[in-house]
Amino acid sequence: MINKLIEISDEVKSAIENKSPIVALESTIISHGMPYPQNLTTALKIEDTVRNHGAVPATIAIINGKIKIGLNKSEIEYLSKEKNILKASRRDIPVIVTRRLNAATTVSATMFCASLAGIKIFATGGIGGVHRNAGNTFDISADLVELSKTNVAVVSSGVKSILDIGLTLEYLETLGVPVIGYKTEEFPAFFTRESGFKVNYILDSPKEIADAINTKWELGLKGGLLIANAISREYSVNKELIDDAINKALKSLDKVLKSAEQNNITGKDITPFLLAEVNKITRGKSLEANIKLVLNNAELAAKISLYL
Ligand code: PSU
Ligand code: MN
Repeated sequence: MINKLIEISDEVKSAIENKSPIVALESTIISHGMPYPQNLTTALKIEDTVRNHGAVPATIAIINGKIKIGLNKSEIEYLSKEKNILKASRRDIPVIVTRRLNAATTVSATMFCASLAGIKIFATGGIGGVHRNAGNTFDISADLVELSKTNVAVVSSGVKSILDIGLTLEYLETLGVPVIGYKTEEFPAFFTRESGFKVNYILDSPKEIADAINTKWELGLKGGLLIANAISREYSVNKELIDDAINKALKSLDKVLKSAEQNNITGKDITPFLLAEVNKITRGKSLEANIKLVLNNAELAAKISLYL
């Protein structure tokens, strides 16, 4: 039954058949996380990075209602240019599929779709988390809950400090999701290596990380692991600059939410809005860093995938 709803690319299909390593990649970063044309060039570079490190990339999206595992170049181009691509988290999948709509998949939806194809690891830039002021808004990304129930490990550069990083880590603990730092003791804050918060465990090699992932599932513990890979020092953004940009972005969000335009921004638009604001305020500096760190995460995920 499920085969009718999913379309796996030939490259990914033969990797599945040969039990070759595969790395899943999300598409929200293409349609809602970065501007054109950098989103396109980056998406293609991420795939090349995965291939260059011995794994097969599987970028995931929903096109005309089909869950696509592995996209071709023109599909990636479509997602990067088209303005009306929906943003799908787990809850959106059923209706988007039934109505044959087009959607980019967030971390939660990508994890779920990857697991349908038996893919065990997924690389992205940053995941969603607990928003600042979540005590009032209840705005907690579905990504966190997904990590508690779907068996896919996620490599990211931590979370952006547009979120409440401390509460995000608390919530991951509640959900039983291990947070592992790759050669880092501190949980990274996306653009910077420091966040003021520690990871749960430091592991120093892709093999050791893969062992931890395999062990979790051998024990029958459901859910993923969050692998935190800090941006390299040479590409990290100055902390004052980024803190300032994030504060400004949060202020303009506040303004929009209090203004007449507020109806245009609902829960799932908040993250894309903040990402675009930060990009604008830093005049592309943050985007540059974003690109570098995603490529770095794709490389680490590929290296881990060899042992899964
Ligand atoms: N954080 C980033 N870049 C992104 C996202 C998050 O630094 O592109 C995207 C991811 O797809 C993530 C989604 O799954 O935003 C989370 O959205 P929300 O906060 O609405 O759950
Ligand atoms: Mn949200």
